[in-house]
Amino acid sequence: MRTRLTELLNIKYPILQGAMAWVSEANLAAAVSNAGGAGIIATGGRNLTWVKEQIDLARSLTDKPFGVNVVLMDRNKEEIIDLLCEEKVSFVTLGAGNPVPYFEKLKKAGIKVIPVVPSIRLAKRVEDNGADALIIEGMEAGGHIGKITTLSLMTQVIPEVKIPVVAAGGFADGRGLAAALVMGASGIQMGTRFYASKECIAHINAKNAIVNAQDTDTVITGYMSDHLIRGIKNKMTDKYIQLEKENAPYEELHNLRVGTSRKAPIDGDADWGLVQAGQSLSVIKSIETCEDIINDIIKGAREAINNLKP
Ligand code: TUI
Repeated sequence: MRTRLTELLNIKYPILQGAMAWVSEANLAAAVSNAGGAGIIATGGRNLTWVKEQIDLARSLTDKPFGVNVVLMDRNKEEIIDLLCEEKVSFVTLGAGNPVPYFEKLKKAGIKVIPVVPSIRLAKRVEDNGADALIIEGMEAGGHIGKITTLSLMTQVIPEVKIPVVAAGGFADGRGLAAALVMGASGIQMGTRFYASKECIAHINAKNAIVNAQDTDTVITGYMSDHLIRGIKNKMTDKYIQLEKENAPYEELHNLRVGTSRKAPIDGDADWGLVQAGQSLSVIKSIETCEDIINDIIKGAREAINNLKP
């Protein structure tokens, strides 16, 4: 399936694997790339040594292109970006902040730059500054989110830019890919469905929380601090939301949330950790290989397009 995204990244299918903190490492990224999509290593919360090891490991597991994501809220973002320039990874996605200051360095190193943008304004700004493509991530996504839905972003951003647009947030099946392509996107980014894959190193308890969850099972925490994070409702989110309603002091909220993005996927505590997941959960029915997931999405997208009955 050829699109402007597959041409840009030299991949077979227009599917990126979302960067998920503590979940998206070399094994997952390589599995997605080997299956014809593009895997992404998530550097959020990680140190330089880990990032270098993961790039080396991914390169030993695949000869296909893969990317690396940088969370612009992280304190060590500058040194990670310098490392990525030395390593000359295929592409870099940048989220959770203003990516423009890092474009020059990355582009000089020959790296394709794909920022995540939450609005038309930032989409135009990254295009004007030389982004190769952009990702619009709607609030259906898991993890740190903006305030606009994927459909509204696709409706409003795609006509305003010329560079390829990747739609993210709420994609979990082939009909979603078809819908994004019909809207004028050049591909999709999908996180949660790959979280529940065989190759993903996350703890089985976190994967099972995804497989067992339904449409209404995620909640957003962080309305008070304006750092919205979506994850699967559990004991921690119940307590957090209760404290938010009671106007609890920042310190108390912070103490409850700190470390939770690791606690679920690494320690396997799906009650008091946070399984950061998007809203399209009911179609994720079992733990499959990345190859089966990608083949299912491509088959489903082709069927959806061929069977259109307007
Ligand atoms: O980055 C994400 N999602 C994430 S990062 C992450 S790691 C983390 N864990 C716990 C707490 C905080 C972070 C978990 N999930 N998605 C990409 C994304 N980027 N979503 C929204 C944005 C965004 C927001 C504002 C991008 C740019 C932006 O620009 C603001 C500006 O400076 O204009």
